[in-house]
Amino acid sequence: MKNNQHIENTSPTDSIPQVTLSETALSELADNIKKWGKALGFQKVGITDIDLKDQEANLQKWLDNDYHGEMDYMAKHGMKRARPEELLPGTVRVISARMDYLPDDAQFASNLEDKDLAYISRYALGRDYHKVLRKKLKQLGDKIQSEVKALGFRPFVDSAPVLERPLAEKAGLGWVGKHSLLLDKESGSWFFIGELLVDLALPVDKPQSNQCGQCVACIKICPTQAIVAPYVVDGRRCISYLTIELQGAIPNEFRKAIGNRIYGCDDCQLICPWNRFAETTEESDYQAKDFLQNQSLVSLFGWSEEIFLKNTEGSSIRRIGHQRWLRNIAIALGNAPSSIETITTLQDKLATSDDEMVNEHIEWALSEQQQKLPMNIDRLNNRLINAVKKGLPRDA
Ligand code: B12
Ligand code: SF4
Ligand code: SF4
Repeated sequence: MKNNQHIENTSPTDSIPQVTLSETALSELADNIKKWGKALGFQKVGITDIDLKDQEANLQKWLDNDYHGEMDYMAKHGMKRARPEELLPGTVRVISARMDYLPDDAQFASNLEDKDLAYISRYALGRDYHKVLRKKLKQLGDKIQSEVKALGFRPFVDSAPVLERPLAEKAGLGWVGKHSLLLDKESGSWFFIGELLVDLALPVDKPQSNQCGQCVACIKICPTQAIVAPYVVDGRRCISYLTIELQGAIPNEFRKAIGNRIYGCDDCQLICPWNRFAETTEESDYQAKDFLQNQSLVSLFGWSEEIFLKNTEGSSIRRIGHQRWLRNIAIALGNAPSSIETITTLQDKLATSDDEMVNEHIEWALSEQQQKLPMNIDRLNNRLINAVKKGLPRDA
């Protein structure tokens, strides 16, 4: 099943051969796995068993409420998502790994504040994380395999129906916060998760305790009220879903709240007090590409399909395609301060585009822009009057 932000590969899996090691050997191996993981660039590696029975009722409730919206791949596999052994027969442990992605100089506030600039979620400014993480997980698996000879393993990063956060939580990588993301006391939540399913009965790690306490900052700050209860996100309301996963038109009720966010959203993480302790990434692949960060909406809207495909090569943004790229930027242009340049840009695109869905968003943006225009004219008028009062230029 193909999807957008999250690519799940559900091809049939082979069963894996078993290895028997003494407890001491397994314990030594577990320590080494963590060392090798760190050497490969993971900030933390933990090990857990595969028992996720206590998650099944909540997962079912989430699906029954249709919180997955158009993400059919979420519903398709039902409870398999909570049963790793059904995904890869023979699996007894999951090695969960975390990789930080926060780029240097993230400029969150200035970018969100300047509504003429496009805001792209910080995880998407660099290279597609699926590729980076999966490659390193495979290297970790190969390393373990070379030590124990007959190990069976499969690496996953969003690439299979697996409840990655609950597994990572059990493996001691952090706790699931009220925004439903995994966060860690020492390093916040700006990280991806990936895992290796293995057939070795390695010793398991202890989970961290939940440190959210009375805090509800993420729930309150969410622009679309997508966190409908602590730990529960209605995917259909989340800006990440609306700008990345949703194929068609963005419902009207969310358009203004989207602001200048053209790809994903970071708000619930930005407000989280634990992210004060977050460190920037060590991975050069996650550093922001200049032509994506802090770019004007007008300039990104001007990318032809050819330029879009060229500039997003190797980036997760490519998966939404040029049509949804324009759809998202049109919304942000509608939310931008009114300007003649913006209006002209929108009108020019409307005159040349024959995409019904994109055009409907452009028309919405134009009407938003035009509604704001009189205020602007007043401001210009006042500036003129003030200038005249101060005295006309000699040649006027
Ligand atoms: C589908 C999906 C989405 C959807 C739905 C979000 C969601 N909350 O499920 C959308 C498109 C909205 C989305 C958005 C984002 N995503 Co996403 N997403 C996934 C994906 C593929 C599956 C998640 C899933 O299983 N959801 C199903 C629901 C039922 O699971 P859940 O929310 O974890 O719910 C469990 C618990 O909350 C608990 N629970 C539920 N109700 C209750 C009630 C109580 C009282 C309690 C105690 C517990 C509880 O039980 C549930 C079942 O286990 C994972 C990858 C993976 N395979 O796991 C990435 C993943 C979760 N996404 C990720 C990221 C980075 C994001 C974004 C930050 C991207 C962005 N900047 O735009 C946003 C964040 C939005 C948010 N606040 O969640 C990362 C998170 C990393 C981390 N540190 O946690 C993941 C793990 C990808 C990865 N490999 O790194 N995502
Ligand atoms: S990512 Fe944005 S829209 Fe989604 S839950 Fe967090 S704050 Fe809300
Ligand atoms: S903002 Fe507060 S409630 Fe939300 S995850 Fe962070 S600590 Fe928990």
